[in-house]
Parts: sequence; structure tokens; C-alpha cells
Amino acid sequence: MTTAIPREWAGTRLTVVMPTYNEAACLPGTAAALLALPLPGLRLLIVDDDSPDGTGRLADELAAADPRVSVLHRTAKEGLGRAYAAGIGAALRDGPDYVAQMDADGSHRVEHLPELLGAALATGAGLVVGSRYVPGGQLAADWGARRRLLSACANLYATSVLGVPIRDLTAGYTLWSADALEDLALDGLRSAGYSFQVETKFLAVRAGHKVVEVPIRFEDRAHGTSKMDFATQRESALLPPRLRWDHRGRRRAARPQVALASRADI
Ligand SMILES: Nc1nc2c(ncn2[C@@H]2O[C@H](COP(=O)(O)OP(=O)(O)OP(=O)(O)O)[C@@H](O)[C@H]2O)c(=O)[nH]1
Ligand SMILES: [Mg+2]
Repeated sequence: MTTAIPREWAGTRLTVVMPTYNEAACLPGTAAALLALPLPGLRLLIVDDDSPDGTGRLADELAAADPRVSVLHRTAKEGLGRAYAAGIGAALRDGPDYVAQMDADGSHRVEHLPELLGAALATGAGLVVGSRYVPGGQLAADWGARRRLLSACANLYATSVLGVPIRDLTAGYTLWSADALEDLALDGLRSAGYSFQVETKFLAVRAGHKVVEVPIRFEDRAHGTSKMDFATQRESALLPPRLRWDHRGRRRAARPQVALASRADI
């Protein structure tokens, strides 16, 4: 069931940026579910890194069938962070009010998107995080104990090294105001891979943007395999101390403004 969203909010210009690499089995279903949401201001930008399994061709077919869909084709797999930096930069050029980040593999339930948008509009937050680690947040039932522990430890590590009070700092399901994104200087980010998620949240908090965490249920991917490899994990492990070093001695713009929202608030 989709959360009802007030009519005056539903037309808000919101672009979902969705990076894909070998997601041919997942992309059509995820895109169809997303485009069926009752959000007239919704656009979808797929950022494909020349997937060998033909995901880019499928994305072109989706764009040909629906004017709300567009595709950014990149020539090589340069990592999730680089794909997002390019995709978000392209999305901003069309002047949306908000930009959301969403995986193509079904882990991010489309039903949560109106909840994230509602939280942003109600609170004026620059960043809304779809969070697995606030009350009401859930992990897929089939995640084993090892994976749960790894995810929790990665979050705890990044949070404590960086001193950022966001409970799901590694989350990949987020919604940003265009203003907050403009402050990120996407071309100068350190992260090529998944650590983009941690780096961008850290920078948003440092810049004084209000952050709200909204509980989501995180599903296991519907088909296919993870693109997380050793180099990406290494980069993620090294990023927090590097970021701290980069920002040593620099004053934060303001006290961190991080709040939790429960479903009842949205
Ligand atoms: N364009 C692009 N997309 C990528 C790249 N790496 C990952 N992705 C996409 O980013 C999203 C997240 O990647 P996943 O492989 O699902 O990562 P994960 O969620 O940690 O792994 P699973 O739990 O197994 O799904 C998916 O939509 C991927 O297709 C990349 O280098 N380039
Ligand atoms: Mg995934």
C-alpha cells in the first residue's frame, strides 16, 4: 500500500537517480513500480555504466516508452559514487526540487519514497535518510547474522570515527533538496564507490543541513548479484579517517541537526 500524500505535495518536482550495473533482471520491475506511484512530479534518471548484460538497452526502451524516464550512459564501470555524482549533476540541471537516490535491485521499496518526500516537505530537511537503524526500521528477514553484524559494524565504525549522529550513515536510500546537493561539490568528492553514501551525509551535516531519518524496511535484492568488491570495501574502510583528516581544524557550519521521524509523523 502506498502512503497517501497531500495533493499539493504530490506535484513536487522529484527526480530519482538510479545507478545500474548488470541489473537487467531487476530494472524493469523496479522502474514500473516507481512510475506507478501517485507522484505527478516524479522523474527517473537511470545511470548505466555500459552493463554487459544489456541493462542500458532496457533502460533506453523504458525511456522510449515513458517521457518521465531518461538515461545517462557512461562508458565504463567507475563505481557507484562516480555514477551518482554524474547522475545527480545531470538531474540538477533540469531544476528539480528534490533528488532521490535509489538502488535498482528491489532493496529500496518504492512505497517509502512518498514517506521520504513527505518528511522533507514537512520538516524542511535538506537530507532525508531511509534508515534501517531507527525505531521501526527493518532489515530483510533473510539477512543472516554475519551480514547483519557486518552492516551494523560498518555503520558504528563510520559514525564513531566521523562523529556524525546519523544512525544509518551507510544508507543508500536518500532524498535530498536541490539546495543541499548544490553545496556538495560533487566533482570534488573522494569516493568512487559505495563510500559516497557516507561522504555525502558527512558533508551535509558539516554544512549545517537538517537531516531527518525515516524508518524503512530494507529488502534483499530481487535478482542478480552484489557489485560490492574488495576494492570498494577497502575504500569504505579508509574513507572515515581520511575525511576526518581533510576536515581537521575546520569549524562546522553549525551544530548537527539530525532528527528521527516515526511513521506517525509523516
Ligand atoms: N552505474 C553503476 N551502478 C552501480 C555500480 N555499482 C553498483 N551499482 C548499482 O548500485 C546499486 C547498489 O549496488 P548493489 O550491488 O545492490 O549493492 P549492495 O546493495 O550492497 O549489494 P546486495 O545487497 O547484494 O544487493 C545497484 O542498483 C547497482 O546496480 C557501478 O559501478 N556503476
Ligand atoms: Mg543491493
